[in-house]
Amino acid sequence: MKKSLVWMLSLIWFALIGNTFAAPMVGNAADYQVTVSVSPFPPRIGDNVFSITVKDKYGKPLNHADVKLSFFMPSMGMSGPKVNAQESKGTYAAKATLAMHTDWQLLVSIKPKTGKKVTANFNFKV
Ligand SMILES: [Cu+2]
Repeated sequence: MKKSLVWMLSLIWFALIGNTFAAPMVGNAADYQVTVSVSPFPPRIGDNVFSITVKDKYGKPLNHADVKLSFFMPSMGMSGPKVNAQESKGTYAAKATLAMHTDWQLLVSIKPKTGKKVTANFNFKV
């Protein structure tokens, strides 16, 4: 009983980890390459965790930036959540609550320690 529960939980765990890296969206903000993964994937109504990596034009990860996520529903002319991402081991992550089934636009704004703020634009569906 206990053993099968552990087995089931580890299956769920690996499924979640797998989903974190499924079909990341890749975009650009000025010279930076920005990759966004969503867990769960595909994103759903409710809480979703967005994980973001930023690389400079030499492929070097950008650390210690201020990364903010702003969500919009362009077809409804509505704004969604605005959240600050927390950095951990080179990845910026933020939880966002998406309330509607619609087309979403995500603006990732990146303010490096030095240099000006740049923005990457992504589109996805819930
Ligand atoms: Cu809406």
